[in-house]
Amino acid sequence: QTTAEQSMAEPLAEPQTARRGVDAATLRADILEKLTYNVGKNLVAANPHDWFVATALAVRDRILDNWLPQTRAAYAAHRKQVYYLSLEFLIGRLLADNVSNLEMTEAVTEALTSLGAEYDAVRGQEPDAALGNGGLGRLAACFMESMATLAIPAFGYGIRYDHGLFRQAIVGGVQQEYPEDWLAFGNPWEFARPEIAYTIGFGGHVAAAENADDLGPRVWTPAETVDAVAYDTPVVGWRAAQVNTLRLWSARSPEILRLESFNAGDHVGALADRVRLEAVSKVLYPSDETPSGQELRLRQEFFFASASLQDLVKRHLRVYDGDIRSLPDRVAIQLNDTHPAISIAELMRIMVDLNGVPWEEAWDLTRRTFSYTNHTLLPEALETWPVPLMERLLPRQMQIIYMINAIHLDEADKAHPHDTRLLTSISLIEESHGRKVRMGHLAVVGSHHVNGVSALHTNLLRKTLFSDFDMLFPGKIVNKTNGITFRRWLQQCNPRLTALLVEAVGPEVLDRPDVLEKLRPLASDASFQTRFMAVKRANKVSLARVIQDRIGVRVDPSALFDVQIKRIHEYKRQLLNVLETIALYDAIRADPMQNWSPRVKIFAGKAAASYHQAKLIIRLANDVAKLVNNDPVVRGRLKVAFLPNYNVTLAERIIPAADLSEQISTAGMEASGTGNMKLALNGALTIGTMDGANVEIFDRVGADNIFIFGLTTEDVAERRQHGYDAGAVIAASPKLSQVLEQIEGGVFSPDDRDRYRPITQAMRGGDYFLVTADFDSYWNTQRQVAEVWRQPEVWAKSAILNTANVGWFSADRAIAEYAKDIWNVPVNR
Ligand code: B1H
Repeated sequence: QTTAEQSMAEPLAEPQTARRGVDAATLRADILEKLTYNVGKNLVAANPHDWFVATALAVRDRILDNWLPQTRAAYAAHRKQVYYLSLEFLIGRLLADNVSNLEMTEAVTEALTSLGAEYDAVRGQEPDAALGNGGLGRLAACFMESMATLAIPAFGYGIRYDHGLFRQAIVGGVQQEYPEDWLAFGNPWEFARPEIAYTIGFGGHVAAAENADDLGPRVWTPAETVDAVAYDTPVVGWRAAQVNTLRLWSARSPEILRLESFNAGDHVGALADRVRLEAVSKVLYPSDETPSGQELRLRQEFFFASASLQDLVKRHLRVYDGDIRSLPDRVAIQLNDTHPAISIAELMRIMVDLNGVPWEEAWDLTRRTFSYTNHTLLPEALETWPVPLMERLLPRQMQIIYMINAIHLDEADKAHPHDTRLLTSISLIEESHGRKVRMGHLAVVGSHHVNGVSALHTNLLRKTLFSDFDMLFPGKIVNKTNGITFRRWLQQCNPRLTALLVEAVGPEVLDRPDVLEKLRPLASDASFQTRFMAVKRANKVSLARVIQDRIGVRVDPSALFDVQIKRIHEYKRQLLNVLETIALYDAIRADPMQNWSPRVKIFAGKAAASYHQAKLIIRLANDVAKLVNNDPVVRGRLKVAFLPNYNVTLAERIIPAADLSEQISTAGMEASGTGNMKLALNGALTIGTMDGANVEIFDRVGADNIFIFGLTTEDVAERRQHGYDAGAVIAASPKLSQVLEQIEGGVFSPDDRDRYRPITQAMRGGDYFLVTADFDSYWNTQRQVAEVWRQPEVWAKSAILNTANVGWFSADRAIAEYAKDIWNVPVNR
């Protein structure tokens, strides 16, 4: 037991009241002290990064004042703990988040100014913590902030990757990946806890005690071990409601080096094992929606699952006098997708093998502790692990999975005799193409609740992917539509709009997003419209500067800013947007004297390094940009800007400046989306399909304030079932035919006509993502967008009504629902 942990467990009376705010003079002195004694610089030598570190450390002290007492108090009061297990936390920068949640923005600004530094410049020094790929990782970060805001005692558990998501550069229109190095200059927010370390085993063999039965304990002797070391980052809630912990694990080899090899003169070889073992926390898998089949990925999953469970069980046993049976009453574990699903087998091992709990009881406790969020239906994203790999790497966990499966299938067979189809469908083992463990099935069977991330996605889960489970366990699958933290995605990223909203509806809006509804009557108020659009305009001027600086493209801030920002994926259909861009280019060239209202098409997003089709779409967007942006006939009325290296910080720049939000996935394929919520909140109108949370945005903003087009989920299923004839659809659309012929004719790749063959072939072939099917509908809807844009009052009214009506998409609402319906923990709101 470590001192740090011990002190946390000590029952302490009351938490000291949250200390927030501080006067600028005190803060100035603190920053100066940090600069001198922690950074080791003086006023003359300090560079902006030094100021960042000094400021972060001064702010951190205030966080600590709350953090340790609150954590202790939660244990002392025996409050139920939530553990959010996620392989991704896409946090971004933390300085402004922490400063603002501590209500210190003015004091920090003033203190830094008095020291000759500038807050914005200092903030700009912080690297993004990019420990995630996209929406799933960002959701985990938003949820951590909301749990602290709602004063739910919670830990996030994940991996402290040395290298986060790759940095994207666009060279000659082509995506290039560079390693990301967020820790190169240290991380002032984290606390290394080298004394909090757990041993994680891999491989080896399993032995049974004499006359042990099938369900009895086993002794696992791993072939090799690596230590998981804790790094803690405090997570500050709004108005310092509570400070929680994000605990990320880093791998450390148990031996410094092989002493025998070293002494035998093999100095390098003595280090080789160490490097191999520590590789487990080196790098984030950049494979959004398509898990890699690599052994290293499975090692990552088990590494962080086992470390987190050992940690939370140890804490539980300490606080509750060794009573493991109270675990489900005191602990809720949320699995963020199946990436941590191996936890279910690992908790069984901890209970049965290490704590002597009988199997049936352990299984009951386990199922009452876990819940699982599903984030996708895409077949290629459903994790399965080859049985031989599992048997080799995690032999005891594989035995446990077999046993869980045997009992699970027995029970189903009893309830539904002679139904082999059912048993094949719900088995944890896929037997068809090489035996594989279905991690989604393990997660469903081992959880008390399974949730989808939008209403539509949840219904599809019930009707398709998990229909047999829905029949077996009615009520287990529930909907928890995603949400976003308004602190980051409104208050921090859009201070101009926040100030206007506070003035218009009162400061309660900062605590209660439903107050945004008071804006509704103002939507038709001419002077409010003017002010709302002036804010948008100012944000667009700022973004125009970013675009000019980063890619040298000059854009007109009075143009319609049409934005598609997200991972590049065929199902998200950036291609549809690019095709429409080409068609618009053709239309302008065909009729250059028409009064075209200027539009800027803004794209940003990364493609997985091995996803060739997605990378080719990036290249096409850039090739189109090159031609369109330099065509004198266009006269700037259409510009295309592909901004490289999309990340949380760039999103914070683009979202406040967007007029139009592109949410155009093939219906049924985007589980929820969260960018759609951020953009609507900041007053962008959505053009989108009836997919994911778009449906719920439609319900709330109303048909007049959103542009819906395209096939529905049912239409898509129908087309796919009855064989979709892309050729006929293309032939029937002169615009689409022309666009495809131009791409094929090398208009955008004169040096290499065949460059886009894989793209045009995919469309002329099966067109699985139904780009061609939705093209005309999308084109026509974009013309309606242009029509509304020509009527500034109509547009402004809709923009305001978007902001007014999306308060429900707050992560606080989402977390309050999880707390009530899944975790059974009280919420302080
Ligand atoms: C989402 C993923 C995902 N769904 C596998 N699934 C990954 C799957 O590295 N992997 O192996 C990584 C990520 N990500 C997204 O989750 C959905 O596509 C969005 O629609 C949703 O809004 C988001 C949060 O729920």
